[in-house]
Amino acid sequence: MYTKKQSIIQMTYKTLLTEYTDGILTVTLNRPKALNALNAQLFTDLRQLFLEDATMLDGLRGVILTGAGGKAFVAGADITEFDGLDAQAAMDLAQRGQDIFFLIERFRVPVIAAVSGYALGGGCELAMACHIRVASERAKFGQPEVNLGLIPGYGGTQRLIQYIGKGRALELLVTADMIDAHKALEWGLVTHVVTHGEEVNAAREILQKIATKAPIAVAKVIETVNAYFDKKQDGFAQEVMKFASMVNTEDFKEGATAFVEKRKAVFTGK
Ligand code: DAK
Repeated sequence: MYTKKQSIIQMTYKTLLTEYTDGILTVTLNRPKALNALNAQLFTDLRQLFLEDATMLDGLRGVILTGAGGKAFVAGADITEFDGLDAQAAMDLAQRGQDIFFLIERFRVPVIAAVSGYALGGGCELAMACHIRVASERAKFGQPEVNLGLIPGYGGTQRLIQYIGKGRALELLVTADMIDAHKALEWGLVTHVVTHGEEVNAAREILQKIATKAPIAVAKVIETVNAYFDKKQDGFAQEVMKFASMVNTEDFKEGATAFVEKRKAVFTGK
């Protein structure tokens, strides 16, 4: 744990490594011997991070999620933990996993998945819950659940359609095929492919650019884009309301004034 005022923190988790520098929190999923497979502890740690710890960081402008070892982002849910699951336990686990991924998707600052190597099953689902995906040229994406007699349980059937469309999503889901980074770029699953080992730097560059923008506006963009995919909300109505709420922010006044004065805006997040 750490206090709100600290600008550099050392959070301690069993399965995550964290580094907080210049408003950017880099989180490394750290089970390299199991290709960073999502076990119960890793879910617990992600929940603690996104529900509590990271929300208390002063000046946080973005989060990078990446995998340790360079061979995988995450090679799926930990298959060794599937043994002996009954339907009720499976339902509870899937719901818990989805809830944790929603925490990421709804997080108030952008979360970027920096993907090196395999992003399979739950790993692809985790990457898809992030706002932006940057891939190393060695990245591979897939939903191989049908190989195990399963379907995705952490939002994969829903989010894959959002990124690559129904036809491509269905084909990937029923064939369990993997796609490489270039195909993922062509299909819109990732927005950048970079040299292997450069994916975290590339993600950081994107977040550094976002850090120059108005923080409340960035948060409202995330909320409003998410509203499009929330069947309980009218995204267009949300846009009108959130747009209107921005005019009372100090950052709007600063942004408009800076434009007129031909200088760079300095945003305070108020
Ligand atoms: N779980 C546990 N261990 C894994 C793992 C996984 N998903 N993936 C890899 N490992 C381990 C391997 O067992 C191996 O361990 P040791 O033998 O060294 O002890 C080590 O990581 C290195 O893996 P490999 O030796 O296999 O490495 P290769 O380069 O040869 O192959 C690979 C890499 C990624 C192609 C291969 O490891 C692989 O096919 N891995 C499994 C991929 C996969 O099928 N993942 C699961 C997708 S399904 C649910 C909700 C959601 C889900 C399930 C249930 N409920 C709510 C119930 C979601 C399921 C999925 O994610």
